[in-house]
Amino acid sequence: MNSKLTAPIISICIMLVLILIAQVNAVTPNVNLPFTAVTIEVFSGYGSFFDMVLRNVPAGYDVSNRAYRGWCVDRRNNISFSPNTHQVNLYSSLYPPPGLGDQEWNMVNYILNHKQGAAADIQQAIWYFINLNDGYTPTRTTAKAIVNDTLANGANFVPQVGQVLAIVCYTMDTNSQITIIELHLSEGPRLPGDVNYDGTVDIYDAIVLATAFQTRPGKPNWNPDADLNADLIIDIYDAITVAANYGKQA
Ligand SMILES: [Ca+2]
Ligand SMILES: [Ca+2]
Repeated sequence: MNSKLTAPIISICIMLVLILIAQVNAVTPNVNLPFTAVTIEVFSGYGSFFDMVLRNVPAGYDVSNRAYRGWCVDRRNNISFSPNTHQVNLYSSLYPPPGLGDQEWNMVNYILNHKQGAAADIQQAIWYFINLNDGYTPTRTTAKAIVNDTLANGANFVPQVGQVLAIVCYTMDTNSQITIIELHLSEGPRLPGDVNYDGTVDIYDAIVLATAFQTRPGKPNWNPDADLNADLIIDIYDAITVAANYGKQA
């Protein structure tokens, strides 16, 4: 081969490979969400702005009747807490509902996957990017740092398997708040006992579960990831699941 052509051809091949790799990495995760309305019950949160519980979710979807971390994306409205409930339709933030398509969901997904500070910091940063009335300026130092980090790195962020995706809990009631929940994206069914979603059941799962032991939604240290049997309390039954699957890998 003409040596003058070899270098450009190799360069083009490398570029093609890089483009293919970029496309593989940028695959948009598909999530299977119910088409019918579901019920949410909202509790004041500590580790997140809200502790949320989904109910009336039909079987066979990527969400189920269990607890999730939740956040506010609608400062226009309040939302009443448990025992009140609300009817919502669920949308992937990658395919948001009518009227919310021009919001900065990539930024929100970046924030949820690069958490810093306390729940209040994360919530303020989310409000900076999702604003349904007028502009919001964070007041907390760490919230401002999250905003700056997200402005620098978040514009093209799309969550991948192993990360969390914001699911919009959309209400048609203009007097009620639009919220989001965090959904862990996984290739297949969750490995039983894998509290921290890292594909292995080990001491880290036991530690996370122990930290949240004997808690319910709305209580300090509650962690929905540790409620393995989705009965809204973290207790011996969840611990037994970790023990029974200890050492397993996905
Ligand atoms: Ca684990
Ligand atoms: Ca439980």
